Amino acid sequence: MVSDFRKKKLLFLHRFFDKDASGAVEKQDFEQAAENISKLRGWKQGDAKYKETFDTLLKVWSDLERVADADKDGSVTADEWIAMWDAFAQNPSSAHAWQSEYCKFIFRLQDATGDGAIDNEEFSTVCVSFGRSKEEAVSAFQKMSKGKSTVSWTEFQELWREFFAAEDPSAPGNYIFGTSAF
Ligand SMILES: [Ca+2]
Ligand SMILES: [Ca+2]
Repeated sequence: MVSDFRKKKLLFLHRFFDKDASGAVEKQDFEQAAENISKLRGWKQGDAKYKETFDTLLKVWSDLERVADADKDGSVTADEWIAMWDAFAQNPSSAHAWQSEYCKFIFRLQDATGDGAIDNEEFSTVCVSFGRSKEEAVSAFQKMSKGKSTVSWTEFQELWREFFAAEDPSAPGNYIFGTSAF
């Protein structure tokens, strides 16, 4: 079973994905996210980056749908989402492709300068575009970076794993989505 603390984090992430606040995660949420990201970065329809962003997010959605949408109705409810993570907790070696795809995507999105590390400015810009407050994001970055000015790709992958696994409310990985509101 997923503990109450981890369930809170997972439900936060479910709401984070549910861009249109319909109560479930669907394909249109990923399209909306791709649209928001393109707007943030100034990519227009026809740009290579615009297409890459849509392609990547729709790939993440189709992998997620395959493993989480138990009743195959095209939407991943909070119950289906938690059930997927329950199964994952029982067999952690079964990490799904969408998780590593999405981890890589989020890191590359935040790493605006492409130097293989993210700083507080890059991190909080993306968090704000996803609806977090700037202040909250800046403080979240300080906690996840343990006071350092940047987070490398290797460190980010470890923080990512920690978000899903940690039972400790003060674990740095809890902050990677720009909040500590669990
Ligand atoms: Ca939705
Ligand atoms: Ca469903």
